[in-house]
Amino acid sequence: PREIFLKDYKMPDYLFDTVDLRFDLGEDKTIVSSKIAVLSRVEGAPCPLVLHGSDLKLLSIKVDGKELKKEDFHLDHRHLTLPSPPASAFILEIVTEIYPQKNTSLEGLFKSSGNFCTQCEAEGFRKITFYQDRPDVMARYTCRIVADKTLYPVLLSNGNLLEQGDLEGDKHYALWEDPFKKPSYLFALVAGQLESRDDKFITCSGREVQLRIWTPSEDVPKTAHAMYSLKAAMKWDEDVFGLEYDLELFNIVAVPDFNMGAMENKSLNIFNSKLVLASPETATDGDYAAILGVIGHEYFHNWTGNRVTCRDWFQLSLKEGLTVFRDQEFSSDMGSRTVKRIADVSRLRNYQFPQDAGPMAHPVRPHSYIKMDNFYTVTVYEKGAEVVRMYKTLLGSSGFRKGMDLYFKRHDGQAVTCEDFFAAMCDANDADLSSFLFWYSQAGTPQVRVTSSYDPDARMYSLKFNQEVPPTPDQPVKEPMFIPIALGLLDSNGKDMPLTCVYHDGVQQTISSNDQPVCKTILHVKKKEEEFVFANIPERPIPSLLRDYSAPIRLDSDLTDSDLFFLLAHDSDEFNRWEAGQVLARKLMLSLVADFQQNKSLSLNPKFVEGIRSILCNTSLDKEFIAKAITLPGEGEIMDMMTVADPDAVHAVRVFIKKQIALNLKEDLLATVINNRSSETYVFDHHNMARRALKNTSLAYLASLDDPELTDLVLHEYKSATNLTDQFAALAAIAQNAGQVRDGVLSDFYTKWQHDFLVVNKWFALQAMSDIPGNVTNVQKLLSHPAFDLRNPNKVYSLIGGFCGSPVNFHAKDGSGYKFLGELVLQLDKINPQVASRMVSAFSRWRRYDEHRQALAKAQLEMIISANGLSDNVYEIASKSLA
Ligand code: B3K
Ligand code: ZN
Repeated sequence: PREIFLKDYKMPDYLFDTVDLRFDLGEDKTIVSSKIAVLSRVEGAPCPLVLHGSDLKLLSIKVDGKELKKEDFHLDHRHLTLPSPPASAFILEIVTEIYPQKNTSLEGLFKSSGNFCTQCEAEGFRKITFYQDRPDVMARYTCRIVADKTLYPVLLSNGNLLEQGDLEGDKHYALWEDPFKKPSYLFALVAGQLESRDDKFITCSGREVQLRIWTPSEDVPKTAHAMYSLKAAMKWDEDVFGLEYDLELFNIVAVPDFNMGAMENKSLNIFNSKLVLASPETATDGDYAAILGVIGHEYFHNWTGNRVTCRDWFQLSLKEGLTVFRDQEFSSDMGSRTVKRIADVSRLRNYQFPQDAGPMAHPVRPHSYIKMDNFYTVTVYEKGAEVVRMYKTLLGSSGFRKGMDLYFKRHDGQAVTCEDFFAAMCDANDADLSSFLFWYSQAGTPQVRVTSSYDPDARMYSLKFNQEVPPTPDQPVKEPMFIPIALGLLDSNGKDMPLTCVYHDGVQQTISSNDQPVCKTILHVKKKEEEFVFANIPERPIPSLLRDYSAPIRLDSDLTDSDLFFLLAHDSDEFNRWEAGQVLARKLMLSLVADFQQNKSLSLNPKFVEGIRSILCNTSLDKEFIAKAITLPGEGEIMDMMTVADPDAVHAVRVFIKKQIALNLKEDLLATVINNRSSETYVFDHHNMARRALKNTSLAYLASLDDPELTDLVLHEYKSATNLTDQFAALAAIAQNAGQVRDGVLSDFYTKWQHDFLVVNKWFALQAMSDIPGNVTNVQKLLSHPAFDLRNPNKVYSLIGGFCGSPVNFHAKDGSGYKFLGELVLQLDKINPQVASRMVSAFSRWRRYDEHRQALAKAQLEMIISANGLSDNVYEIASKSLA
């Protein structure tokens, strides 16, 4: 396999003006005819035109109407080359034959439940026709679709519908035109038996946009929330960024077989049905929130991604980091900002930190790749979003908006780079952020250590920062990063002290005067070691550092437990109140893990339990905040902080603490469950979701005690639930404990929901993720369950992905979990390399475990890498993991 490097980027030699496509969709084959108006060579000496192509049968090729002979072009596995094309503009016509029915990779043109659909990002267009399949080649497209009218009554592509009509032999056609230039990865086509929910949106300038969400007819009733989300997103983008939709039509199609969540094709978004379909009985609050966020995300791409796109795939975070940031802000504005921030930071810590510390660590803008699909990662997306957030933190809301406005003004219709975004932010604000660019080029999570000291006589308070960016593959030594630290100082009453001035590098900076006190500031930490000294500080303060998580770093401070309890009770920054509790919990868990490893008996600090009680019973707090604050850090997060990760010890400790809390706070938890039961009708709003979250978190604590009386309570919650959020939470609570009750409820749930593929997937995932001992046998059995199918990505992610998410079982000492995954990766790779590659990633952190586990996992990776016909996707992850 060939590795591609950012440093080798070259502009395309040829640009395309227009592309006219014609699809003759058939049952055994599809004929794709493309007519490209090639513009005269950009500059320089004559050179070949190289087109990408993969799995295509070439039927004919013409230049300016003249058919080329065999000797006039060159064809290999991946390319079609014209050695000496005309020097001036010309028309290139190519006809190919493809086989969508046999395409199980779900990339290019394929069939999902009988309907045709496409997925072209990143490099799937080359599976449809020969093309310069790279994002910096932008052209205007038309698309004519011809198909059987009964089998495929609905024919969709990008842009506006120009014509449609009947043809001979029960066929019909539709002709679509997209007036906007676009890269090939945004091309889309859908043909099938679908019905739509229709609505409209009036834009801020008064234009009417038709909105249609397409699904099989029986699912149309489940698209109401998706439509609500779309309209909310359209309005939000106008209000917050001044961005208006630019066509008369916006289509969303939901399909059941899709490798990822969704795809932002111009005016024809294609979605995994999991992220469109919802009803109170079949979707949880989590699903509703995910739909809102992802519908927003794909819609927001219309400006950040489509109107302004990426020059090359290394720049992926230019559109993804920015669009994730935008969807995070949208969801925050639609619900609770603090709770959303907590969820996003937890995700970063549980998934991105481990990636940044492992063999697949890569910068937000990677330097190289073998298969681009392997770089749609938490680093490019979530850490990329944190990088965008830091611009806003540094420049302020209005400065950030000015930067965005300038970015669109300069680059609308272009394919650009991360430097272009950076330059727009700096130029619009006259700001010098030079070392900030290291966030794009250096991998690894910066580790920042803070020490404080107070001089009562001088009334000076000093904070010293020391930063370290750990070595990562190919980057042994790093430059210091530009880290914004948002901070406040609490007085002994828990109030924010006014900050007047700070000394930094011997220079005095005024923060505020007496008439306009300011209690919050952003420190710009740019050097390896740096000191900030605050003047006029009347007493030793408790610092609230990195408020709202102002930078994606690991922060280590000299705060004592009592400082942390103080912050937990008083910090005006709600995020940091939660964070103080998490720091305490992480410390506690790590020390109990050490006790467990030394066979000491475990005992829980009563102060910690009291801390949890005071939050649980604090009626002035937001209920979803309480639910988050009483939830312990994940096992992955704790293992990530250990020198040698010990899944058994971490699991045992987490279960122990959970039970101790449940035992000590039983009455409070019971009262919380009873006082927060649901009313009959399901409402998706923050107030109701928060209530359900708190009730269900409390229920899970109680169920952990495995006490018959409490099991009855949980069973009662299961039976009386009127929505899936409550029902599934009760099911999950019961499923923690092996036994007859568990088996009975699981089978009852399946009987009830077997007709609904999305609910059945949750049922698979719940069993797969279970921590009950020896669960690999159950999961193995479920592979041959009639509802399971290795060809459907959602099912694979639920059952096999779910299993890898249970550290105790996946990392079982006997190697059974590793063996299970190793064999499946090879089977999956034959069907769908992108899915196989996601699954093999579960092995990538094998060096984090003890020697015994290392040997077992390594053997599986070696077995995989030596298999015949391995895809580039799996090869890249497996070989980098072993390196
Ligand atoms: N841009 C797509 C992801 C494409 C993944 C290709 N393997 C969805 C999104 O991020 O919006
Ligand atoms: Zn995206």
